[in-house]
Amino acid sequence: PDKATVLAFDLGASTGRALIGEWTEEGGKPKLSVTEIHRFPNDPVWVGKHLHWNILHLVQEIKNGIRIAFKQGYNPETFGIDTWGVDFGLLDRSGELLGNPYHYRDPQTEGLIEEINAAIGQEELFAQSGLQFMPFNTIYQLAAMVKANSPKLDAAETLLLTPDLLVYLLTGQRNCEFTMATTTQLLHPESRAWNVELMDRLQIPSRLFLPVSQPGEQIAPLSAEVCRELGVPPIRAIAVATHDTESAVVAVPASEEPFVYLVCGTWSLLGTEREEPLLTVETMQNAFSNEGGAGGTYQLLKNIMGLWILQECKREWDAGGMSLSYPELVARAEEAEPFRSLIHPDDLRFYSAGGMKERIQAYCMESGQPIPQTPGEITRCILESLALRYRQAVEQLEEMTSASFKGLHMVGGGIQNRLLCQFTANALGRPVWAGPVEASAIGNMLVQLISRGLCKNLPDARKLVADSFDVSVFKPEQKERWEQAYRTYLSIAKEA
Ligand code: ADP
Ligand code: LRH
Repeated sequence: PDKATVLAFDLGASTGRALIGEWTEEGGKPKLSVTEIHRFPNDPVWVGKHLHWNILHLVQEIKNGIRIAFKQGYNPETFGIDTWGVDFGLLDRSGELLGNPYHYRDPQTEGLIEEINAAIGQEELFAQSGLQFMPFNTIYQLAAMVKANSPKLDAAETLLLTPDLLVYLLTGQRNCEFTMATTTQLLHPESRAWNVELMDRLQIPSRLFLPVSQPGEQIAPLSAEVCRELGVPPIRAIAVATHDTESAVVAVPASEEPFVYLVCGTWSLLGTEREEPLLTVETMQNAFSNEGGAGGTYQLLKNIMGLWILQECKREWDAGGMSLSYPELVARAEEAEPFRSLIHPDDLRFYSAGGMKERIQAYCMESGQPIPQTPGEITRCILESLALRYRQAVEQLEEMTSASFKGLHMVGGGIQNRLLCQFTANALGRPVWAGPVEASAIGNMLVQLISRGLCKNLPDARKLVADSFDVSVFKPEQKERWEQAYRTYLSIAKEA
């Protein structure tokens, strides 16, 4: 065929969206054009002591997205869902969802990194998982449930990671997709198979885990009930690179090798693509992860706290009646005094929700810096600190892989913050190539196209992105000032 239509659902920790992709081939030249058709908030819900995802709201919004696609006259033949990492739902033996999935920022995992490191050994666990020790990793969530003697674990038959769960709720078919599976810390990076021995040692029931499939697996069509409810044909689900980060990496329009990218959204994921994981002690000490990617790759990346810090400040300013849009915050930051105060974004105090402005202020006070007060000062502090953190991560990657990168590819919603892109170029002293914004949704579409035989492989997919979407170039400025700021940053930000 010379035309195809795909539907992508990309669910981030702040919003979910549905996009239509129209692929055409004219005179041997393929093109992809993308239209956003639906966007919805993804707000978690506190119930008692626990923070949950509103999973049925998400199912409903995905159904709305499918309905809207057909109502607007599109005829997608396939759809794919990608989401944030690590979270999951449990099914009972009749196939029903047991309770509401926990949000990865639920406090139940507090203290478990230390406990499990003591039981297994930090180096041993790293060698067996290749992952940065993040409090939200699935392993800690399950260990928390084991510790709490959760009746849900006893009743559970199958664990489905969020995107697999959503596809199951729409099609009835269970699947376990590789890129999400690698965010659990329970998949062995060398054998690329479930680490049953580790599960046994932690009393995590291994019966819950399905065999792992590679991105691109064709799943069932929408169930008859869903088709009837929505009045749509039975379009087929494809298990794409279901982890949003990995979908975004597919859509990085890089042609050079190796390249370094930054997926910039709620989190900042900065990394480089490899064929195999890098399981050295240095990787562990520098707090980098090896996460499974599309096309059999492993992504060596650092999970940086990201724009979450600004998102939280904005949420509290909004709640306090000082409604400031992101463009307004960026404009105020631009006017604020440069390099007045810096934070180490990955200090764990910035991880949980609430009181973010005060935490930033406390950090600045403890490190003997002026205390930022206004939204402009606080936003500037966050953006400069993130840019400097990105430089540190790029330099660590270069050391670890003996690579040398000419510039940084930035994708994701955060690149709408042009000040952050410029700061990043300045901090690096190298160009930043920014685009596309909707990388996760586009990567989701690309894996559907690969699965349908319309696109060959990753290099082909990335060429399609480069040919179809604009990229903005940010050239480094003020080298000396940023060099000096970097030295200040390093002295303040001791590795957390
Ligand atoms: P996620 O997929 O994790 O939900 P996104 O990739 O959508 O996140 O990125 C969300 C972030 O992008 C927000 O936290 C915000 O900082 C930034 N952002 C979104 N829109 C704008 C804008 N118009 N100007 C500047 N920054 C923006
Ligand atoms: C980004 C992301 C990231 C982490 C976090 C939980 O949306 O997927 O890679 O895994 O969410």
